[in-house]
Amino acid sequence: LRLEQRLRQAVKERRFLLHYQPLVRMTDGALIGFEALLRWQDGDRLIPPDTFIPVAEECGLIQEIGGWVLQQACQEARRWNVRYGHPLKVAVNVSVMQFVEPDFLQGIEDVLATSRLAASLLELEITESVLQSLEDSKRILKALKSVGVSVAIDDFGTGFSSMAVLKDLPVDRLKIDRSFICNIPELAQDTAVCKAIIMLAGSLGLGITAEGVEKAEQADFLKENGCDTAQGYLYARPLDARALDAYLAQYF
Ligand code: G
Ligand code: G
Ligand code: MN
Ligand code: NA
Repeated sequence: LRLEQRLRQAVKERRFLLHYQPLVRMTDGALIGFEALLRWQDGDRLIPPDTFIPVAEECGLIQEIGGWVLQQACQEARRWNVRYGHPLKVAVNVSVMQFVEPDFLQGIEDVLATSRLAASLLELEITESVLQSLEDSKRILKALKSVGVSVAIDDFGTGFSSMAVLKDLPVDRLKIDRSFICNIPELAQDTAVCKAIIMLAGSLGLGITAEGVEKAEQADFLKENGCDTAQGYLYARPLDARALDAYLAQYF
């Protein structure tokens, strides 16, 4: 069967699940929340999002899948927060095609209402590509801010957002793409790029998350240079439901 047909069937049968990767505060190593990462459960295989998100976007399935992800992630986050009595945020990836849908905002408000998750604990991750329809994006970002949801620019540095655009956008955080992290501190160019992004975020008053941190030397470098949050195999892999419960139980 073609990927598209199989994906349609999967949407009908809700054959998806989320893994959660810990987000860690660099100053003291505290757990501050999780990024939700989508997987497609296809028989006994777990298909990663890179393989099917582009297809979902092309064939109009991304809204339904994205809506499920948001609902599921907020519900889960609410469950951790009630259970452990500690404010843990959840970061959810949102595709551009979801973001510019006319009812996107209403969908966010509905999900917050039904899950009863505090808006301040939801962070949406969008890519630089949303900045192409700049006027729409600005309006949506302002509305999200008024709802109290925060927004991070994911994979930062790989797209082409200009400084001029960035300075006017009501976003809260930049996430440095993994490709810039993996060769620091050995590779001088990547080290320079990471420093520059951290400085940029700092001077614009934005938070900064490093993704794909695998080695202690990377963490040390990032921390020394003022990066506030990290995520990567050094701390934990994305966790399935069972591993997540074990992780939380052990952490608290
Ligand atoms: O978990 P993994 O490393 O395989 O994720 C690969 C990419 O897929 C990441 O860039 C991530 O941003 C994206 N991704 C993960 N989950 C979702 C999701 O729920 N929605 C969208 N649109 N992208 C996702
Ligand atoms: O949203 P984004 O595209 O950035 O998704 C993060 C992706 O990076 C996820 O697919 C996750 O599985 C992956 N990832 C998370 N931490 C690490 C890491 O330390 N090393 C590598 N190679 N991949 C990671
Ligand atoms: Mn992400
Ligand atoms: Na990323």
